[in-house]
Amino acid sequence: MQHPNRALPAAPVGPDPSPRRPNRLTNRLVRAGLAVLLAAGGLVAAQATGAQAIGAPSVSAQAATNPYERGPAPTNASIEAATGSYAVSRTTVSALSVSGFGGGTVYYPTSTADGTFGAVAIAPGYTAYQSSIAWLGPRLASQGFVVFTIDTLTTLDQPDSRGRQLLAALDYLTQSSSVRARIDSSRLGVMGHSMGGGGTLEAAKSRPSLQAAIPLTGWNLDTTWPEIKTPTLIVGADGDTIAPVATHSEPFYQSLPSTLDKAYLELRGATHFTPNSSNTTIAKYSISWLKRFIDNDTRYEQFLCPLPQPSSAIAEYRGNCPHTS
Ligand code: 856
Repeated sequence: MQHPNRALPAAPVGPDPSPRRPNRLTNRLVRAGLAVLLAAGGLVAAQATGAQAIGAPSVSAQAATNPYERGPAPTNASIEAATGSYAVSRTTVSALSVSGFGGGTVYYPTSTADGTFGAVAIAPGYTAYQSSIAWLGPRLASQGFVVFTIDTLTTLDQPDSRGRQLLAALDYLTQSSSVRARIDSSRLGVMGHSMGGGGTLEAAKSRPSLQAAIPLTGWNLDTTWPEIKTPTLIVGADGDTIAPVATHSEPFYQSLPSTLDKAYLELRGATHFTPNSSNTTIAKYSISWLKRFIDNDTRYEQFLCPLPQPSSAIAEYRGNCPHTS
């Protein structure tokens, strides 16, 4: 919309013959009055032409659409599918070109027709590389996220370091990467496997603006996380002997604030290394959690609430319903 003052005539050029002070004031008052009249006229004109006046309520019967939702309405089949609706491209980020983490691979929806996307950084576990979590790149990106699977500075880095590296990776992704214009930097999340899952909790604790966190068979000697403000889905494995749920994922979940949107998914027939291969249960609940909390996409609430029941794939599921954030 054009600024109303633009319609005012330019101030006259040349000397002003009459006493300056009163005339300037008069000019200002006349201008101010004109501006008010023009603004009021603009409102009337907008109403007369059917244009939406600022501040006026919509009379449409349709509910306001969520500006962050991306992709078609989900079904159980669509969140279980090997790929989502978006074709995915990828670009490699050399460790030599970045600082604070070890480089990685960005998977992103190829099309720019749907605007910006939320983004997720994912860290591998102890002694492991991004290849160990690579399946999540195209799996999540094809649902409408920019996904950054990273390498750590050294494969022996501990969870606190992995947490800082996840945040450095998100900062690089949103501020410097070749895909930065495709990302809504206010809608970010973190994930990780094992010590990378421990790092996921560390990252969420230190950056409460993160919108979602998902540790996968997370490992951390710190088992209490009452400071976390980020909606968190804890994924454990019933047969994990490296990060047993009783000493890792369960206390992580229990220590999160009771007021937080949080969930505990325990995979049945699973081990510490289940998150290292394509897994439908991990994918469907990760997609739902990221969509629900990074995109505010309540179309995915149906897969999270009421709480999923135990099944051949789920040993246990805990959480709060309905979600409040
Ligand atoms: C695969 C984390 C005492 O800690 C451990 O033994 C341990 C082992 C492995 C991991 C892990 O991150 O595994 C992921 O690389 C802790």
